[in-house]
Amino acid sequence: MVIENAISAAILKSWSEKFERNLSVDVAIVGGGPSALVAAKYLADHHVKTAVFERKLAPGGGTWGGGMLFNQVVVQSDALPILDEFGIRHEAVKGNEGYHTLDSVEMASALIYGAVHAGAMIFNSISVEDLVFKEGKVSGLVILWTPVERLGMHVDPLTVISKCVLDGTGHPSEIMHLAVDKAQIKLHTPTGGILGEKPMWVDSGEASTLENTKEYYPGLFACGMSANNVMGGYRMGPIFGGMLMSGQKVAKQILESLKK
Ligand code: 48H
Repeated sequence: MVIENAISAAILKSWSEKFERNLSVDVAIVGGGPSALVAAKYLADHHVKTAVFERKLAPGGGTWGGGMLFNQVVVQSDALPILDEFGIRHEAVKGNEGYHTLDSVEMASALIYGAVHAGAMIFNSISVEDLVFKEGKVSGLVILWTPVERLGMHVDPLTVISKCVLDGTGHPSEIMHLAVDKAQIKLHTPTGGILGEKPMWVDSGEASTLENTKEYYPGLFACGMSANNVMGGYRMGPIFGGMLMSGQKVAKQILESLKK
């Protein structure tokens, strides 16, 4: 085979094999933001078959840009063990005990590397446009190439089957909206619907992100900003400890749920 054909054939074959191995997974994660990447790593560490579907070319979500494009973020001391596990360096904020700064590019790249090396599979440039919902059960994802979605081309999607779905889509809670609007699911919230994110209140938002990280319907979990939006928590700006701890917490919840 000529080298040009051999390169193309190698890419097509290896990608198809990789994708086929992930047509059925234990946990399908939507979005590759910081909370989802932490969840993916901990699940994979426990030998749970985990695939992440990220709409953008680069996973990492809102991590890369730090605060207003100053590429530093803040993390509180409670989340330092997670940073250390991923090998992300940090520096104490002088005069503000308990807070640390770190390079957001180092954080994004280390979270991606950590998740992939633990054994989670990340598929980028793929958008989740619907749920597979069979006999009242959340059963997987409906996926489409992002460029096809963006161009509005009328192309039918493919599907991935999973035991659990994790909404890590950040502020818009896209999967929870699909669950409420299309599957007509009543979520475990006071109204059964999505309460909607509140304005900025850093300490409340950080605490509620963790409290709101949970299973909202059998087999359907939310983490990070998505969880906060679903339960009407406050936003918190470029402090990321809550996102990291939310990913760790939801991974533990999913592990428990998979044992049942
Ligand atoms: C595939 C999708 C889809 C879809 C979205 O927003 P993220 O960074 O997620 P979190 O919740 O882990 O982190 C939130 C944090 O970045 C943040 O925004 C904070 C702390 N804000 C505070 C404030 O006050 O503003 O990442 C979500 C990812 C993104 O990469 C999206 O592209 C992706 O999910 N995504 N991927 N299919 N339907 N929807």
